[in-house]
Amino acid sequence: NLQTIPTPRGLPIVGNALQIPSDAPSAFFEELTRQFSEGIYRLTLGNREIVLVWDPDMVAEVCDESRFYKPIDKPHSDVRAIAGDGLFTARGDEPNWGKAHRILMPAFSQRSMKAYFPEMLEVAEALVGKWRRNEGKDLDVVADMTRLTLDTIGLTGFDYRFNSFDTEALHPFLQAMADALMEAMARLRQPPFVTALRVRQVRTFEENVRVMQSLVEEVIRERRAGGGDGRRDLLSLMLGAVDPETGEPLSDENIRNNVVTFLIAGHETTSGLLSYALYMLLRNPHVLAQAYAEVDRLLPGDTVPTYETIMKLDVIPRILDETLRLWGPIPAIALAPFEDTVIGGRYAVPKGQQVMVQIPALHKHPKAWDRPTEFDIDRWLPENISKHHPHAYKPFGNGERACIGRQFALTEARLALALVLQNFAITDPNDYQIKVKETLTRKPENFIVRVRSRRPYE
Ligand code: MNH
Repeated sequence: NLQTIPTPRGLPIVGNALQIPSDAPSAFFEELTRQFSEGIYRLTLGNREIVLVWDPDMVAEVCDESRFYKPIDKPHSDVRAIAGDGLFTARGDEPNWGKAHRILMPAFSQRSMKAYFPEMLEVAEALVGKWRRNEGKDLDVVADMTRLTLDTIGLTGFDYRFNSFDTEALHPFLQAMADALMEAMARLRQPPFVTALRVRQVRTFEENVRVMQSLVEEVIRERRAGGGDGRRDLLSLMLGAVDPETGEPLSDENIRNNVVTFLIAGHETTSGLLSYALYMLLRNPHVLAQAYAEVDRLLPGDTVPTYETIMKLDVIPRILDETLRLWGPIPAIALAPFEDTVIGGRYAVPKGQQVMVQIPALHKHPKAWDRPTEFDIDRWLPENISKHHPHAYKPFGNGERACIGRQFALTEARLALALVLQNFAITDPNDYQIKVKETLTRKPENFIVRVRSRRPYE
């Protein structure tokens, strides 16, 4: 029983469900954190309760993997209708999670990042090419960063070319995915019987899932037909490798679910990170100047970046770290205790109860962060990192269920940002006021920039 945990006043029967805006739940959850100085509250959603925590010491407790695990409740259970038992939506005790995790880990090592680099560079150069052709015109940052990240995971992971920069319209996979994720998010506040009554939305959701799955079937078919030429990418590992522990290969259905998972998880968040990073740079010209100085030192003129140059960057990685603190694309992770427990010395949490870590509030908690809303990349100097609260920064989640693609995302984002800054002076023609769009992840909506080449003599 959760009575010791404070809660805002709700309505009979539905509790707080109808107070949650279906298109912006995380903004609502963050807003409510201001009312509860305890760093914890609970909401009643019909017959279900959720607990939200952002006090760093309580977050440290729920991130203790000997006491808490990642449950597959809403919204993960609704995303599971899209991604099945792929890594992101599999339960930790499902054999397929462990198998895919062990088979795919080597594909995310630093060595693998070096192997992906030429393809990451090819796609980043396509972004620069498009922006060059559109100097002085309005550029939709999120749309182009989404082209970049989708094409990158397609090419590096599956040797599949989306060629997103060749067309005005976004790839049909993206619309289907955005609509399906929105629907999964809207279902957060619905009891299952309400979801089942929304016949039209249920049908549209299923159609969107089918659009994504049929693209994935095409990706797999193409690979099987083409042979893959001895590639060692995500798809070759899934099709060919066996689990070192059980000696078993992945099933066809699990491969499909993991390809869907990687196409979604592998681009949706990194595009948000890159978009927010540009936004933060435009709001913080002194940091932008430091980034230009770094790029001009390591990539003078038209120097083509190598993997080694990207690994030497120092300012740009800290810009990404600080952007992930203030604008991490994923606003919450969920945990649940194996047994009845107490957190914070006084809040009883029953076995299996979902607890959501409210990441935006955690990342600005005054107990852990000085001047919490200030964009200060020097927080990420090595001598300062060692002074951070150990559980106040969770942009990539926690423990063994943390993001497998972290190095991939950071390598791709460092390269893209470096190449953009090497090539362009950037302006914000509309004095952009941030408006966040939520589709389970967060992105800046309608963020437009204009660019001028920094090398007009070409
Ligand atoms: Mn990613 C899990 C954030 C980029 C593939 N990712 C997670 C989780 C967070 C996260 C948070 C944990 C979710 C949870 O607890 O339910 N991921 C990010 C961010 C970026 C990102 C902020 C970019 C920035 N992720 C990527 C990329 C890939 C990827 C790129 C693939 C190439 N992520 C995953 C997968 C999981 C995951 C797969 C699930 C891992 C598991 O549970 O085994």
